[in-house]
Amino acid sequence: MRGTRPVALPDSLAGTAQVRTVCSYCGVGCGMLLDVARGADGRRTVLRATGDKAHPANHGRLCTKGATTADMLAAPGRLTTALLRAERDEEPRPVSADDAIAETARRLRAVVDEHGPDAIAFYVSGQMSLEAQYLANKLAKGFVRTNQIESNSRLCMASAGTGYKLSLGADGPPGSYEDLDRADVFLVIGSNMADCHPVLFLRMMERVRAGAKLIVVDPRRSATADKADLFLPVRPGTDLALLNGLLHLLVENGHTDPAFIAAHTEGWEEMPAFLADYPPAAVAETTGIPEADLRTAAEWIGRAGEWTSCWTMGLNQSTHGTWNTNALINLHLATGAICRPGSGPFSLTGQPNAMGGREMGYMGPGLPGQRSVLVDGDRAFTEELWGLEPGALRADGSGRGTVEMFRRLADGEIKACWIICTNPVASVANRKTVIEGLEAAEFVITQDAFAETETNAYADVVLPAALWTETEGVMVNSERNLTLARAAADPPGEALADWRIIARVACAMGYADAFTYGSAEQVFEELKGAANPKTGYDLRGVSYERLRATPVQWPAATGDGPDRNPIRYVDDEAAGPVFPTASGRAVFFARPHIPPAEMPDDEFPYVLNTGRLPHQWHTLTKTGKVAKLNKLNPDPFVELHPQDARALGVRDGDAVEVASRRGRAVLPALVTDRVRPGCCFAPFHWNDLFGEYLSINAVTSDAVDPLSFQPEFKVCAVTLTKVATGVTADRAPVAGIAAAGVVGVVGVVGVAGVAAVAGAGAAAALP
Ligand SMILES: Nc1nc2c(c(=O)[nH]1)N[C@H]1C(S)=C(S)[C@@H](COP(=O)(O)OP(=O)(O)OC[C@H]3O[C@@H](n4cnc5c(=O)[nH]c(N)nc54)[C@H](O)[C@@H]3O)O[C@H]1N2
Ligand SMILES: Nc1nc2c(c(=O)[nH]1)N[C@H]1C(S)=C(S)[C@@H](COP(=O)(O)OP(=O)(O)OC[C@H]3O[C@@H](n4cnc5c(=O)[nH]c(N)nc54)[C@H](O)[C@@H]3O)O[C@H]1N2
Ligand code: SF4
Ligand SMILES: [Mo]
Repeated sequence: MRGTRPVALPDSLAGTAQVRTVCSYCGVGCGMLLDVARGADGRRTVLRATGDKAHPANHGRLCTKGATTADMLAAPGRLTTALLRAERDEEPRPVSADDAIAETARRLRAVVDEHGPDAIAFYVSGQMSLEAQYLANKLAKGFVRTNQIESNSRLCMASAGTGYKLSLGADGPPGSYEDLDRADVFLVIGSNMADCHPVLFLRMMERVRAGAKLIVVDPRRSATADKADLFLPVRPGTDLALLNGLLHLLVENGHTDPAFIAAHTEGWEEMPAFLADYPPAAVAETTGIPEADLRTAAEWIGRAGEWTSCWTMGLNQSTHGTWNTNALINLHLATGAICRPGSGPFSLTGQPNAMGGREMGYMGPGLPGQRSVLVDGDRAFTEELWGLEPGALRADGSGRGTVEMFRRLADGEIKACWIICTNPVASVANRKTVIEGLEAAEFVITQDAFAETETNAYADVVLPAALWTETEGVMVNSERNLTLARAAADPPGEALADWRIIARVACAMGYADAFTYGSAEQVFEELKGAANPKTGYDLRGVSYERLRATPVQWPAATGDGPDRNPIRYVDDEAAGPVFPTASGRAVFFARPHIPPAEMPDDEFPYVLNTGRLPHQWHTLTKTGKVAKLNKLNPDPFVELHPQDARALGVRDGDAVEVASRRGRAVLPALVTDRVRPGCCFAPFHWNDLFGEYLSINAVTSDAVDPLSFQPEFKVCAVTLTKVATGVTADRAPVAGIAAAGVVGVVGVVGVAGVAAVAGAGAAAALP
């Protein structure tokens, strides 16, 4: 897969050049070429982004978001200096990055000295580079010695990660994108791939066009469901019943693989009795899926030579998200469809480097190399890696995830919070807790590339970050593939690479011995030392030099090994997989169906589901500035079924209040039978920057999965009420952040006139 090597523009050269990098949106991790020009002032800017034909993730394709990267980079609104406010009621004023870093270090030091290390929390992101994630965790656990570090992956991949660890012994998918080229049947469950992983969806659809069957499970008829051979419109939160019901039928039909079960798994003994509770009639009743369709799905899976499942937030963002993962993996173990080309349970990562963050241990008790502070040997190993005395790392674990961390901040247990590359005021379930936490905190630091975000408005210090096109760093995609992001353009003003800001604050806090690095490459060379023979995690054979020639998929133990390592856990094909559990066997778990934490009742009779649109990214700090994308998905909305709309007297475009026990949003109605009667759906992209009462996370439930601590964004109970006042867009940006230090202001899109076309992602994916 070594392609031609575009040359990076030497600093001394004028003219244009092409720089090879990676898309910074979703976890597909498409390879990207940037055309770069040097202006008369000597500064480099990106003119155009195109797909990298030599990259194994996309072979040259990009979706609308990736393809408009140059527009996004050219948009105004970047932070060019740091911002600081001495008092809470003051306007923030621009200060030099040097001063802001010194002030950050001084105040963090003071908090630790006064209140102890646990008074400081870090909240980081799957959109940071591997190097920045590694340094954040090293600073938090190794040097500040707080046990409070969380990441936005807690909202995203925590259930998949926890489920993988329990079922297979280690986190991360056992297979690869190549499985999509080989499978005979796809089970896409709780994943709107057409909109959210468009390039991968196109790859899967090539195989479907060649005759493979596509089964889609989703309570909403998504763009992905539109393309299904068999669509199972499951009742919200009933996937466990469905998955157990499918396994019941596979057993009944004689479609299990007893030899595989005997040789490579444990826990099967319990399953037949457990599955007796999930006969098709009962499952049809629970899930709302006709018995005949359940039987068809089970037949297709049972008769498939190879079959692959893909899942994302529809399974993870649940109070039984970990169990969902276990139940899905049960199906693969029972049919032996795992660890061979074309077969496996494939969790699609949302963010471009969420996989890297999980590997670096940036959630809760994690340590680099798929390790944990809860394991004695893992702590000892990491103490050596970080040059700490034995016993330095704390063993007392951490809390219960992002939601609890912000709760502790609100309760005054945590005094200071450093938020990097994530926008929790907009994105955390029941966001009221986040707002209370930031208001109660003594010291809030945000580190962002853009001046205006919902969270920056609460910061005492805002640190200006360079984007991935302005610095170097490694990103790890959904299939464990490492791509090097390279500096193609100059950062605006004083913006600095995230890893550099973290390292400089650490040095200023007194940890210079452990945080003096000249380059991201030096950080990478250090973090490679976290290879883990127990789980198979291994980057030792990867170097920046190698990555300049080609992406490399881990496990990669040696520099001269293959660049692609598509299947894990199989050393000897004849012997089959050996899983990184104590017994070497994968584990069946009997996971009974339980309903979501909050079900509709007389008071709150509708179910609210939330998610994404094809042409917007999260809280809109990036895509919201791109005219081409705003044209495709211009406005927020709430989808409701025609029957419900009639009963409520609501027509398209009417303002509808969506209210739960926690809060309310007011959104224009979009009447559509994409949603089931009794259900509604709202995207979470539009928040305070675009108007009042747009934030759907004022409404969502923060009940969490007891194992993964991931909140249940996909199900809560709400009322829907037509409200008389029209929804008006507040076109002014929110107060709280001075325009000083800012290149320009956000181009705000309007709310009125719902023309949103959900589900155009794949159709609009560019070749
Ligand atoms: N365009 C775009 N692409 C993105 C992103 C973006 O912001 N915009 N974000 C990226 C990130 S970080 C992530 S995590 C991924 C998310 O990717 P997805 O998970 O595919 O996206 P969502 O829209 O959050 O939810 C997926 C589907 O889950 C369904 N669902 C809801 N409740 C249930 C349920 O009870 N059971 C089942 N089976 N399904 C249910 C929803 O109806 C929805 O269609 O997308 C990534 N890609
Ligand atoms: N209701 C509802 N809420 C959800 C979800 C849902 O399905 N429904 N999904 C959840 C999921 S899966 C996710 S992943 C989260 C995502 O939630 P967030 O992480 O909060 O969303 P983003 O908008 O991606 O925030 C990234 C922030 O980092 C900034 N940024 C971008 N690049 C850089 C950089 O290089 N360096 C720095 N320092 N900053 C940068 C951006 O400007 C932005 O402010 O949302 C969660 N929230
Ligand atoms: S599918 Fe689209 S958003 Fe995702 S990495 Fe590829 S180009 Fe970027
Ligand atoms: Mo995500």
